[in-house]
Amino acid sequence: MANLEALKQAVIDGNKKDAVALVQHAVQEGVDPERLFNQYLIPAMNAVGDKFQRKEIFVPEMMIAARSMQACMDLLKPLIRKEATVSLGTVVIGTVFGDLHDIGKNLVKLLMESSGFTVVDLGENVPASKFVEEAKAHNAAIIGLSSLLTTGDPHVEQTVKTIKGSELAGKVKIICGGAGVTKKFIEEKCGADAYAENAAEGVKKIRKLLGLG
Ligand code: B12
Repeated sequence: MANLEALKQAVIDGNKKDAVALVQHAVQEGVDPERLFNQYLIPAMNAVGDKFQRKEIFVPEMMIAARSMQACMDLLKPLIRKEATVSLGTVVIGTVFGDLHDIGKNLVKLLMESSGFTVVDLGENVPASKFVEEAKAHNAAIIGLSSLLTTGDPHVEQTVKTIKGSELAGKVKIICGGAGVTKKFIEEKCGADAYAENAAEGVKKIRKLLGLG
């Protein structure tokens, strides 16, 4: 039997070698890769965040845990990605300016791709103007903003304002997510079209925004 609690603990402890071996073992035993993400890997990163907040660990430990998480994600990625024959639309995604967190964004990208969207990933620390340029260049239907820092709120707001004030206004919808933002802030204050709490909700909301049911 795959030891999934041990997998969670290995990520929390930043024990990359064990985490990767446990993921490999779980996959061989037939555990659903999406279940591994949602029930073990993401809760592990949340536990890491809680420990950081309680000052039980500091940035280096958080970084080591994140690398273990990333290694597990790299392993699971090819198993989750189902090649779509027809694209449902193009999504340009990135983490807002000043913010270097990318694990959540990468997960959202992965799920969107496996749900049939073409995704252009701009990486982290993305200036507002870059979102506009790339969305134009790729004729995107959706722009996805990720923000993990509460200090990123002005950047989220500025990015939404820049997009809505550009020639993309009315042509592209904006969806935001990440631990730094709330539904209330996104939908009521900063004027984006949707907020999603997680990757799965993000895909659902994008489908809705594009009228795909
Ligand atoms: C890993 C991590 C890091 C890693 C990042 C590595 C990487 N490559 O991403 C490192 C160590 C580098 C790091 C650095 C810092 N971090 Co940090 N970090 C975290 C941690 C522990 C986990 C984040 C994570 O990956 N979660 C797992 C993913 C899967 O979840 P997620 O990102 O939330 O994404 C999901 C949803 O939010 C949503 N989503 C996310 N984006 C989007 C986008 C769209 C379009 C959609 C639809 C959905 C969506 O879907 C995702 C999947 O379901 C969090 C704590 C936490 N619980 O969030 C702190 C946290 C975000 N960090 C924090 C801080 C303070 C920092 C630093 C400032 C620390 C420092 N003093 O230097 C720096 C910031 C550097 C910078 N300029 O960005 C704070 C932020 C506090 C705040 N109120 O702003 C947190 C909350 C920790 C804490 N509890 O205090 N960090």
